[in-house]
Amino acid sequence: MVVTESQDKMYYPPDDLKRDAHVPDFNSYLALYRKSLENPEAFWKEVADDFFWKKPATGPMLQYNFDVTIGNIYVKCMEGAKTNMCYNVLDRLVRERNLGEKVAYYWEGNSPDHHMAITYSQLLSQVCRCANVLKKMGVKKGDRVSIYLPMIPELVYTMLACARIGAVHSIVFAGFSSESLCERIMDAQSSVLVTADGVYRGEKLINLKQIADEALEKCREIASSSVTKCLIVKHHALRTKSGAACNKLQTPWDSECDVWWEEVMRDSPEECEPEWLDAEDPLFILYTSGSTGKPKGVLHTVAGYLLYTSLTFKYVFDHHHDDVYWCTADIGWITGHSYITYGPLANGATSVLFEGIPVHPHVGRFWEIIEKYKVTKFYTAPTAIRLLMKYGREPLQKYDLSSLRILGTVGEPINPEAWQWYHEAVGKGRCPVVDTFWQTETGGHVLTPLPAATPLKPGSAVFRRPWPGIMRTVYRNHERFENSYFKKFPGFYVTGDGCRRDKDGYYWITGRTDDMLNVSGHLMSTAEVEAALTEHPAVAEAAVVSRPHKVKGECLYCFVSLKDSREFTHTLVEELKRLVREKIGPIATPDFIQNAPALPKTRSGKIMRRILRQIARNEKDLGDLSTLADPKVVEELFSQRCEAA
Ligand code: 6R9
Repeated sequence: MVVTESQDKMYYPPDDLKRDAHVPDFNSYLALYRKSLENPEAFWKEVADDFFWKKPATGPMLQYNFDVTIGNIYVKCMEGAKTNMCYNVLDRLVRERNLGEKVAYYWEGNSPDHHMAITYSQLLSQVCRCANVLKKMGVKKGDRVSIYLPMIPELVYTMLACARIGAVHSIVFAGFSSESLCERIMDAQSSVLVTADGVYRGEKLINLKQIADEALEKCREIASSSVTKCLIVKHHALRTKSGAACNKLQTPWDSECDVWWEEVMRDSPEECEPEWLDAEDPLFILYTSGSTGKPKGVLHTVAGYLLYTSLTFKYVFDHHHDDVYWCTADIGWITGHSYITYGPLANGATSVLFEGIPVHPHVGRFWEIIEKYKVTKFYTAPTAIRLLMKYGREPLQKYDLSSLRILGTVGEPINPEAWQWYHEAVGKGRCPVVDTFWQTETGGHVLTPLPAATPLKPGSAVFRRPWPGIMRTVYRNHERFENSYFKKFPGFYVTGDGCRRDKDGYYWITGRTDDMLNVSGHLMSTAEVEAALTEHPAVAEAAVVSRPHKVKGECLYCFVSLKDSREFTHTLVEELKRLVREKIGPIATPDFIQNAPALPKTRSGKIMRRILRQIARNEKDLGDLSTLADPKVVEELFSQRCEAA
């Protein structure tokens, strides 16, 4: 990131926020930080004391080895303890804290006409009923359940039901293709798939059940499918208004395997004894892109993840009982797991659960929702901020945003211009912006300011470092876990991101240092997209790089070399875009596809991505080209580069 003067301007926490903050100033933060380093045992024990343990720990709060030269990498938290995540985030609050009547979620549908409030006791009874349904389907402790649902209450019910019975949920973002879903079901070897008939995303109707069926069909083609039952929520048919404007969906049905959610939930009992799990039993798997192209099943475990998400939620958003918190992420990503479901519920928070998109039915939807629920803490992604910035301040002026107290961002570096707009136009200069850096692997925030304690610089994040919430392994591939994160610098966990430390000790994330791309806050690997492109019969070779994009942060710029006698046409470009969409999902759709009669390679045959990146960005000063096998290639690529999408 280029340092500009504005980045050195400091923004100080407002006094009214400091008054009742959990961490009211920088010295209190330092004291906490030191305690977490000098006496992690006492620090984490205090956090654990808030929760329910069926059996206390026999081992220390944290045990680990981060050094591959010494032995296997492992992390263990509270060995010997027995607990249950679902009990801690629901029963404990309803029974011990008397929060049964408190709203856990305000669900807001894609259309503003669809909404409902769900209290903690209602949530508990739905979760128990779902847990009993899963049990009846044969799901047992340790079994995997794949969940392919939009942002509807049933998504939360299902994940917590899994947590209650000790099943391991594997949520697949409902924008992923059937191919991606199949790959994740196969890797997790799930026995049940939970999905919905269909969903509107903005104006677009998506037939989820059909995609789910295609995925299961693909699984069966490759091997015998592990999935024996598919549970389907009637969402589109029940919660979307019928009428001329609303399309009817054909829901394919396999009576051997398919079960309607509504039918089995109706008679399912509301009592379900939680399964008491070991602290280190798995809680969930969530797939994230790996630089080799095959997604990694990041595994998180019960106790450490509970402690870490609850603590970071409380401090980073300075949570108070009367807050209304809204994180706009999808639960299909880690941000939703940690900061829509587990972290907020562990704190007894009231959250907004939003199904829709920022620009439907109008570009002021986010601001309308903030006004409607009097949202106090708002957490979104730089890509959404940049998108909404395009419409200026006018849509904001129609709504009362005075309830807001803290703003947060996550997913990618935020450019100072977007940071300032967020701070001024949305927060009216009154709300600190917490820029939270973290990853699927870290489970929760690892580098972030605290809203009342840290003077802010737009675009950076401040370092904190405790950590029971780190991933434990790559599911069924511990070696890949060790190689990906611990090989490069023995003794350290490596995130894969570059970072610069300034004279005041602020850390500036500069983006990925590996072959990963960040499009609208979604991480993907170049290898994954290249593999999709080369499946086309006309393509001999493909190389994908990133190019800066005003809204998405980065977008995909693809170079394709065609097989002899194949012609580069507009139709081919469209076919290739469609192919990537089908293989991975719409988020991976390339913005640019350029014909590359040849690719710049080193003498040893390695594609020089640095040069391709510079061509994509029209940077003429290419530096040292001495390792290039054939320098003429570069000129030719420059002459054919795509200016506009
Ligand atoms: C939570 C999440 C992780 C990657 C990470 C980094 C990028 C996330 C960021 C950020 C700069 C921030 N990233 N937050 N970069 N500033 N505040 O996004 O997890 O999907 O696993 O992505 O996202 O590159 O390594 P995940």
